[in-house]
Amino acid sequence: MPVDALGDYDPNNIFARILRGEIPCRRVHETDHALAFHDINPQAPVHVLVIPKGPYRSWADFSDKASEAEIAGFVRAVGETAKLLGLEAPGYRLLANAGVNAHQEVPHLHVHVFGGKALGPMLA
Ligand code: DGP
Repeated sequence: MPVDALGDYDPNNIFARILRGEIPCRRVHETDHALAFHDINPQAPVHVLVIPKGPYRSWADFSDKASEAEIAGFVRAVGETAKLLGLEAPGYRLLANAGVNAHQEVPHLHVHVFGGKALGPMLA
């Protein structure tokens, strides 16, 4: 079910549980501020999610509440993850679903990293 971008952070959402180690994940990269792991339902040969470690539901939430170090750390981790996955040379796509219209399902901020094949033109 898609989730609203508004409302309080749900500390029991699936990514919060992954961060607490309650649910396993196939980890790609981890820093003080971010975790990257393979998506459970890959939509491309490489499909990884990068999430900030803090309790942020939306981009607005993250922009409002995260420290400069958390914001920089999250953005840096996205780039590092793409590099670690060997996606720099062939290229990759970043995607972030936000709210109901974008069909965001997990109410913890995340960026999808897609790669491993020619992805074609972006679809709106
Ligand atoms: P979105 O629609 O942008 O909220 O995408 C959420 C993604 O999270 C979706 O591609 C599937 C993935 N996902 C959901 N549950 C789990 C899980 O338990 N483990 C992992 N690794 N990924 C999950």
